[in-house]
Amino acid sequence: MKLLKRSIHYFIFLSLTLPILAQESSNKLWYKQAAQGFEQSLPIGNGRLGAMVFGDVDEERIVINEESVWSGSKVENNIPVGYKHLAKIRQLLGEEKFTEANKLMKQAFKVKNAPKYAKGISAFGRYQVLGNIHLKFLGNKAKVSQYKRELDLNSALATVNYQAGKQQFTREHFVSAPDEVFVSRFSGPISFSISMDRPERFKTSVVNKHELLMTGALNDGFEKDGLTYVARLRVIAPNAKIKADGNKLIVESQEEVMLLLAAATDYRGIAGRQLSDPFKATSEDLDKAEKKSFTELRQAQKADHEKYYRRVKLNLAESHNSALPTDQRLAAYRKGKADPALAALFFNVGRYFLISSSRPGGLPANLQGIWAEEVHTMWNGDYHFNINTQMNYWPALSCNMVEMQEPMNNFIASLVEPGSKTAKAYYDSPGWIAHRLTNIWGYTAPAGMDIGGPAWLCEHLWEQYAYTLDREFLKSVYPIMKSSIDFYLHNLWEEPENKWLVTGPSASPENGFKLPGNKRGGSGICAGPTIDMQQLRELFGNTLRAAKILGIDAELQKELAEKRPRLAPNQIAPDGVLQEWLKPYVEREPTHRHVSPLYGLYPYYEITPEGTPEMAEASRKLLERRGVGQSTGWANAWKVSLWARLHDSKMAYTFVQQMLNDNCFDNMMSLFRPLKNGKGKKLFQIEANFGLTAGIAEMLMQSHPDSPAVDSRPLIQILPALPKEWSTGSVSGLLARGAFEVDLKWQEGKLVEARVRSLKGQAAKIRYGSVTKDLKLAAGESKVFTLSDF
Ligand code: FUC
Repeated sequence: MKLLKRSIHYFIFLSLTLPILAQESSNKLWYKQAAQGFEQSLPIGNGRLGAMVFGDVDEERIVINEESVWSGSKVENNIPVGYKHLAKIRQLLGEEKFTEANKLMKQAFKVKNAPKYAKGISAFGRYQVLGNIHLKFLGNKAKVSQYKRELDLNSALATVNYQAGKQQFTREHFVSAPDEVFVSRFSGPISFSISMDRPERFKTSVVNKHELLMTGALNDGFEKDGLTYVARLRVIAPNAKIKADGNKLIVESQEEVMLLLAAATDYRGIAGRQLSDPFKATSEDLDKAEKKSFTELRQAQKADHEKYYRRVKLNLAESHNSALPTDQRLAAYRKGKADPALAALFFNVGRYFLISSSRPGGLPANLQGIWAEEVHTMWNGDYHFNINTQMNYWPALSCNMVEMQEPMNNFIASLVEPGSKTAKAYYDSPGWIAHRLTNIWGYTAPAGMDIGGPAWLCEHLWEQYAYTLDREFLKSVYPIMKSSIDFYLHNLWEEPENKWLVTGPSASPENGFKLPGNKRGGSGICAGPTIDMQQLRELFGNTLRAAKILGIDAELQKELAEKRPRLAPNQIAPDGVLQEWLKPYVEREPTHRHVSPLYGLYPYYEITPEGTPEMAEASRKLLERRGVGQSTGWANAWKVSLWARLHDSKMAYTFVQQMLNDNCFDNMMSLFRPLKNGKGKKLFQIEANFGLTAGIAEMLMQSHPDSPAVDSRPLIQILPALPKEWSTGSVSGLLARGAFEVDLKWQEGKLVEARVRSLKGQAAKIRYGSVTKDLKLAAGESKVFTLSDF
């Protein structure tokens, strides 16, 4: 009897604690030591303001960021020459005279004020660090024990806890979206000096006795002053002694101390916060925040973060290693120790990063999200349109963060005006175009000839409609899609051999091919690379569909329906591989990081194993040829989704593993590329974090239609690529196309329960294994499916 009672207690204990434990290990980054570099720091943010907390006991460094801290300025970039040579360039491309075409391109597509890299200065500018807060702790020098530094993803709080002698120290940090401030609290008694700096162009002064003001002007690209930034840090400690020491403050307090930081620039770009005066704005932000207690600020921030973060929950089994500090946990995983919950943690980090770096009213997440610790950021910390920026938003819809799309939507809209000027200048064309990359100043001129970017950006807009069925939204973005179509329609031409409609001059990002006939040299410039044609089929299809839904543009609908089938089709090369270019040219780098022709498999869905089995097989062959070796984070992350779309759980998992092994810092920020022989600089680039989150969601649930036909219905596929390593688990709150929320539970690799809630009453289909069923639910209605339903 006693034994029975005990085991019942034990059972209750287990069933109560296990889910909590699973939550902990999938929602917390934690360490037993301070960060040695940014790759171990704790990143926090509210979309606009970011911080990275290092947590050293004696000398804390906190890197601070503000999303519009960009050098450079708005200047003219276009040189209107290209259109005069377009006909000739197209003729040369049609004749496969690539060397001649390239020569002419160099004259035709010149730009003014092009981006510069490394330490170069240009009007294109660069996203850069706002600065550092330095705290030097004075007083208690007793031996430190029980040090713990952690980031709670659930509530977006970074904490440092330790004991020194008999005193317990706690530091808490968060960035609040509702109150627009960075907040820190230090338990007392405590004394420290505090200062702020940045690598260049700054002046720090003490104002109002308890405030530090750091300000300066960034370079406008011509060694003159560009944008003005302001960071204001206020010490809130009513009973403390605070004195100025040069441009530092010295604080001595018997009680806890709170720090509030507000920051702003005078950037007035279309997508930025409309500020008249960053000095005034930061003062006002601080005055408002100061009226609240720490608890009030924290409650508001926590509720705001949780509203988004808690929509989705992923539980994967824990192992013995799941309880280790994150750095040790990663090391154990890399030695082959199982830890399914580690993948759930990585998945959650991506969601956390998007909520923390992309908020309504702000700029979209750039190559660094918002977290950068230097002035000379890699690739200028800009927005690349041939994979990176779009990948940042891959998890936004499937992981139920629709609101986080807004900065990107506004940003895309802001490109139409400069992009129309560029279209006119280089192509004498209506509509808008942007090339490989942009900044916050509206750069749309050539910078690499990938011209599918706008079509890809329009996918982002359409997909928000596909997931939400928000007709008003569709109506508001339709003009952007239509104007993009105007550009492409005007610039398509018939290639001579098959009379297909093609783009060009263009490129398959950023791969090149050997010249036909084994001539010396090679080219990236070409006509109708596979990716462009897929993107145009997608854009034509989505715009046609949008026009139908909105009941407008009958003429355009006709034209799109007529021209879509004439676009150059996907082709299979003689060696069985999905072809990257119009002809089966030999790629210069078979293991190239870009997998552009697979755009049609993911994110678009015109290639599917059921709908186009031969193309799916050719896609598989291309993926196999690209290999499994070390690569950029984003390449690996993309491959998770690509293999998931091929329903190959083993390969999809291989790339999850690859990411965790090779492309993941101790703080789970994504490492751009593994170092060669441990040499080189460790570079952080964020899109792989987002790509992986989207990839894991894609392994658990897919919702794209099984055909690209314009009248196709969403198809919810349950556990389409579940790896054996995640044989038991659950996920809830995923969003499916057609406005459905989906919760799944599975055990021993098999579905236990799928709960589908329809938000808008859209007819769809649902599939598990090889069984497909019609799904007809009224708006607000849910249905539970179990294994016996399939
Ligand atoms: C694309 C990629 C690079 C890098 C850069 C920011 O050009 O090919 O690898 O990610 O964007």
